[in-house]
Amino acid sequence: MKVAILGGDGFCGWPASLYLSEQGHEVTIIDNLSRRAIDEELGAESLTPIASIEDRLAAWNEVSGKHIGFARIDVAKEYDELLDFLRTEQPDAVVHFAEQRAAPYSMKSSRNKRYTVDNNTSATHNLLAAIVESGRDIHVVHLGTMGVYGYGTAGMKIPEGYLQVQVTSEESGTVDQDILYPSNPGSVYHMTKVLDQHLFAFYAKNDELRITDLHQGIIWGTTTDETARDERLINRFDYDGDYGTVLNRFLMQSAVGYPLTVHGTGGQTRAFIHIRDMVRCIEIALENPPAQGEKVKIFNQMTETHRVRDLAELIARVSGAQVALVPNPRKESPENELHVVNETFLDLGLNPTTLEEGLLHEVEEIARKYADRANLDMIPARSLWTSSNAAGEPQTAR
Ligand code: USQ
Repeated sequence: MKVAILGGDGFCGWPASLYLSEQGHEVTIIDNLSRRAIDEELGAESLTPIASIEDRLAAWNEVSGKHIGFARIDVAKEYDELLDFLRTEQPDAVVHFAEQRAAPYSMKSSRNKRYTVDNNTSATHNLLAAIVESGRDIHVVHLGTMGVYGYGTAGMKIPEGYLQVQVTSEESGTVDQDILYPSNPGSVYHMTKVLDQHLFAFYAKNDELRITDLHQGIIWGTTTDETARDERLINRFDYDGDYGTVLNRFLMQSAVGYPLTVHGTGGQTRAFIHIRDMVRCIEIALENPPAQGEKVKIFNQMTETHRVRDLAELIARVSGAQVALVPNPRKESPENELHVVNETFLDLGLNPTTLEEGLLHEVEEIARKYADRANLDMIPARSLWTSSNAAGEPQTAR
């Protein structure tokens, strides 16, 4: 299959590009290298040393004998270039990762909020409009987020995108309907993925585009079989307060001897998926597109749920790390339950990688290997959701 990966230089896009290339797909990466520019803006680097996109692609060719193409296009701004690419390259599918993906970054200031909304919604809408204008039948696989739903349960498991409701009125009696599960985003970033959902629903209905939206949980791990094949193929490892995600941050903190930064009571329950399962899910989604005219296919791309403090306690137990309870910089429920339906991927053959000590050690080992590159000043989360919740320095709980 001919696949274009928008955002193929990023944390999920890069390992997904390599995996799909390894499986024999013809892959082209489209990226504006914005994630590297944000590193510079924040003064925060990936813990792992990432090679330039040119060196990455040359290294992949060297170790695998396979070719991945690259086009530097800003999908949110360079519509004509995107359209031209779709017309000349004629991909069968586009995987869309080309969005600003950090909730804390999106909440730092009005500039960050506006950038995140402008960039993410323009990227998505430009892609959809360009596919229509190209006149081609191109399946879109989009990386969405579990955070579109919020993290409550309403007494039920969160379904895969749609809620079946019955509406009763005097005129039409009782009518069954599938509606998008009510959204409840917790950050401007998560909200952009809610807006994406509505763009997808419209284009699937009006233009009969074939679209799959993957509502992904928090990734943990950084390495796949492909990124491990050569140091120049190494994936990013974000640990800073904006881009680092919770479990990878805890593992890095444990490796460098920094108390694990549990926000609030750590009672937040979230959905997780290992990075190796993420790349497999992308392939499964590509292989199972909706029919033309069918509504958007929505999969919950997660394999397990965990409470933040349980993760911290687990890592403390296996590695001797200290746990710190820090004031929560975010506005979020201090404690929540979370139950999620994820049957589609399991039925389609995903064999989940569950949290186990071996893999935790693997991530910690990578963090230890590059510990001398760590800047401990970048660890505290300093992006505040509201002016009333000041984040302080870690307070050691044990
Ligand atoms: N947290 C801590 N300590 C930390 C970092 C985070 O307690 O040092 C807590 C947060 O307060 C939050 C939870 O851990 O309650 C998750 O935070 P996170 O930074 O790991 O994840 P989040 O901001 O939700 O975003 C990440 C990705 C995003 C993706 C999302 C999936 O950056 O791209 O969409 O996970 S989900 O969380 O399921 O919405």
